[in-house]
Amino acid sequence: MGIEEITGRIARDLEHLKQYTATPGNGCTRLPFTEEARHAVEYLKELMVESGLEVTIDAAGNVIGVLKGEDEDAPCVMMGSHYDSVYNGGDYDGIAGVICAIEVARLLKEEGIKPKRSFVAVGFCDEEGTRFGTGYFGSGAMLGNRDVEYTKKFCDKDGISIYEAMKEYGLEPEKVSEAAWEKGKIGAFLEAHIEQGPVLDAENIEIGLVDCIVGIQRYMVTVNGRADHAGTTPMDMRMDAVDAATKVISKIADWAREKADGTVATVGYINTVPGGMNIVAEKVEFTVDIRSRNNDNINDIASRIRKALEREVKEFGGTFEIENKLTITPVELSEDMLDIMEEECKERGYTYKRMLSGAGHDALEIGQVLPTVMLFVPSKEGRSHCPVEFTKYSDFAKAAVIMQKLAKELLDK
Ligand code: HGY
Ligand code: MN
Ligand code: MN
Repeated sequence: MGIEEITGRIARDLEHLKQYTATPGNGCTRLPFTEEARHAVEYLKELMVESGLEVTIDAAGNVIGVLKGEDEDAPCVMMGSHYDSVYNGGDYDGIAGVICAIEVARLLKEEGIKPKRSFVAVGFCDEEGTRFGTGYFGSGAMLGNRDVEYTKKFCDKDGISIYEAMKEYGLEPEKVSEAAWEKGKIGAFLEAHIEQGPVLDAENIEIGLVDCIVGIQRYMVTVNGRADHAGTTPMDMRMDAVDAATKVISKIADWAREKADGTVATVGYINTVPGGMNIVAEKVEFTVDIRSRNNDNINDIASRIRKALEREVKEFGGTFEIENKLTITPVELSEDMLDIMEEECKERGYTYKRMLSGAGHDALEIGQVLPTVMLFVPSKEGRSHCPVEFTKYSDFAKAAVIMQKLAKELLDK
């Protein structure tokens, strides 16, 4: 199968999947346990069946296709990414990696490869954590890191818990632990993904060989003050939650800059309650997302936020809560697998570079415990998590052929 036909197949599939969004005309919004997710899963299932895979939907909502190997008990080679998206995101983040995994399965099948061990293509549910503020739900469940208690702990902005959303979707959250694979059953995990940053595009490089993924900590902070009349309440009698919260928020980005090593910190969501322009805010909620290759930096910024809150909030007699939504440490990826992909890039004459991932991925969760590798393809002008996200379909075809080579080597070991 030539690179043009592979490009055509990938284009067909990703073009088809674009329709499964809750915000047509304004990017991809495909949140977990929604009708958009259901349609996407149905299509992925169809593709997997067409490719000769044995398909299941597991207890967490992951869609899994198996190309059986001679020895079904041998640890499998797994490849995939996530089928969910952020709000008004792009058409390639996650889903393109699922299609690349299915493309590798198609290529293996078409070449009549009889692998010693099984090849498993997977579409993970809720990698982004956009709906519930968490992350890596599907891949975490596959590793046995998600249980029914977890599903009751986190709610979306309408107060619907993961548990309720799963039930409404037709899953049984009581059984989410059944999504866990037995230890030793997964031998390696491969993920193809768009870079979501500017490096490859700016340097005109075709393939990113990811050697490390940053660690991430995510928090929801709530500052509690007191609602008062905005006109009649003297400044020294207020318990203004916005005043205290913004004194902390305004420092967070500088604390990341000071590290001067690529550490980043983002306040992506701020909400005031009750939210009237002539009411002193009773409450402010805001999120914090801190990332670094150096875990000490993440811990340092998290502790500076806590100390600043203690100082500013106690000052006016208010209170605050910090809810930890996600804590995951940086992960170094498999040099052996990177070397195999590097050789194939040389063989095919593709330009490449080793690089860090500033975005988290299912590979970040899985790489904590299993040999894992990622391959990036360029994002136009580095834009992602927005409707203008763009990557050429021929780039995904290059990713598929490089990773097929890696898969074949691993499947034969
Ligand atoms: O947030 C991230 O890094 C990824 O897109 N889930
Ligand atoms: Mn994303
Ligand atoms: Mn992603």
